[in-house]
Amino acid sequence: MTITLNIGPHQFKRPVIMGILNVTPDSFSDGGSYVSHEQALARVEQMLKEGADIIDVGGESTRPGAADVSLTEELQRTVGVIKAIKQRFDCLVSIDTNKAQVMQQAVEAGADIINDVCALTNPGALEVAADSGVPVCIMHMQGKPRSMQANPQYDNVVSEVITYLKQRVESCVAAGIVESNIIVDPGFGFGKTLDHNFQLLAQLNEFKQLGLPILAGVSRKSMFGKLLGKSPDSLMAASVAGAVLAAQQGAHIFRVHDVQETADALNVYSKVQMSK
Ligand code: 9MG
Repeated sequence: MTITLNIGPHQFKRPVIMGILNVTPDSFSDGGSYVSHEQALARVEQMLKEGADIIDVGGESTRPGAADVSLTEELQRTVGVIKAIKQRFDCLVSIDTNKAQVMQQAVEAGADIINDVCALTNPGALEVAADSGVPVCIMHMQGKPRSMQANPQYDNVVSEVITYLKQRVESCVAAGIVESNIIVDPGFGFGKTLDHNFQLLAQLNEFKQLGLPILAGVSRKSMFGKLLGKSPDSLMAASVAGAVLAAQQGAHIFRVHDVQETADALNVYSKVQMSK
């Protein structure tokens, strides 16, 4: 089944690249170096030139053990940056947050998509997302970011994650979110061991049964770091390989740090698919 991804007036029939813009001082991937607006805008410009379709703005790190960020701090980090991006560039922006108030103010500032690693389970999130009318990405996580890697357990990680996402889709629809505005995400690295993550990647095609666009976020994840014994900033090749494998398994959106390299690889992948 081919899925066309609709985001506002934009229609995508090819792999969609979501470039990561962390505006956090504790981000593991960029050391928080994009906190000033000018630096953030320069990074956005570069990612757009390299082939990003969406810029994912996040003000709270979701890496295991990361400290919580207050609402005020998260709003300060994200809302102004989103306004500045939307003023300067004609591009899609997603807000990476699990707080209802951040979702609301980010959408008011121009964000086109809500990306919630907590799948809209926090107070008010479902209602704000439904009222906003923008597409939402709902992700599976076992536990909470601070403790999720302590001892994740599943009988069957693939079927349990699919069941969870089905239930969250039902809750979203019951709250008034139209199904065509829902993107699903297995949540690589969120409450999963190395084996769980690789089982999910190997069987990502099972998620097609949900009938919704699939987002894969494998970029610089510890599943590759642990496998290869490398630090996050040495995982570009592994991450690109992961993106291509996810594309082969039916993923539509790729949340990545290395935009140019992923775009090149996915362009090769698409050409091969079209040549069949
Ligand atoms: C914010 N964030 C970090 N990792 C992510 C992933 O794998 N998926 C989504 N949707 N968001 C993520």
